[in-house]
Amino acid sequence: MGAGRRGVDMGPSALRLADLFTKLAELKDVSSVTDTGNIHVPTREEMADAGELDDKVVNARNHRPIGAAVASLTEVVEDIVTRGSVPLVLGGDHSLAAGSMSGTQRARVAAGQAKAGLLWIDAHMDMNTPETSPSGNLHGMPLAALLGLEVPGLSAAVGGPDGMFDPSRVACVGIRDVDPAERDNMAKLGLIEDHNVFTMSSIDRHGMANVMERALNIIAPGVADSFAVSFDADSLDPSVAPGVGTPVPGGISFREGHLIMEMLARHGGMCGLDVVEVNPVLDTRNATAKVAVQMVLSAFGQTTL
Ligand code: Z70
Ligand code: MN
Ligand code: MN
Repeated sequence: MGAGRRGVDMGPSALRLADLFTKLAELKDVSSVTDTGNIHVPTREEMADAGELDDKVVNARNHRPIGAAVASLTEVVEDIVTRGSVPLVLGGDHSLAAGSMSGTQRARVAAGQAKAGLLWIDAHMDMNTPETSPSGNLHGMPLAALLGLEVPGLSAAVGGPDGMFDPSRVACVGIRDVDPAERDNMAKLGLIEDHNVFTMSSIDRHGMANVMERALNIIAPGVADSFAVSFDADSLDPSVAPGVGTPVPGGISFREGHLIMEMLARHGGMCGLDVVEVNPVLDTRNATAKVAVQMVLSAFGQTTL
């Protein structure tokens, strides 16, 4: 309901069908894996029947049903992190990151741990607010909410400062589609191109290894620091990942994607991971889910030798 096109609700099924959980369980670096099942998200039809659709109220389509689903995700993730596990959250559209990332952060704060940094891997910045959004789609707004800008539905799920991230500990990688007014939000929050916002142009000029070294220094400046990762499948080039709602040419290659994940695994500080925007309706032979599974395995430590 946060995206412009339907089908990402089937993303988790596509990832399960691509053997995500059995392959993760086989990985030597992962001791135990539990699929805790789906979070209930009401369908548009159910919400319409209940009179809960609110499209025309503000420029934030479906913010009431999304807000309910994202708030329950925050609770589930907070519980998982509190129990000492690493949450792997499968989407679904990217609005869910307001819940997954804030749940991880809130659990850390409640346990007296240092706040986590955040790596946003995406073609988009997802830093719109209803005031700046050209679409009204909430999947273009979760990072704004996580950094403290007001977004209907999402800000309530983030739930105040304990669920938020410090902009100085956020890095974005793969960026190539930012809306004009979205740049104002980015500037307002103090995010800077080539410092913590790495566009495809940055990656072309400096190479992915250099960009990721710099990104890791932002999200985890201290040796013991942790970071959460929100991976939007549309960060990858459409030739690699065609099954996404908004394919943008000129994206991250198969090898660059693996390098990102391998560098994250080698660092060792990852405390949460989202995989979002996989849309099997638009895919070819589940290719996007399969490549996403390979990315997840690399992030959890799979190597060639
Ligand atoms: C645009 C908007 C977006 C994902 C598209 C697009 C946002 N900036 N995010 N696909 N994952 O409508 O806000
Ligand atoms: Mn996104
Ligand atoms: Mn995106």
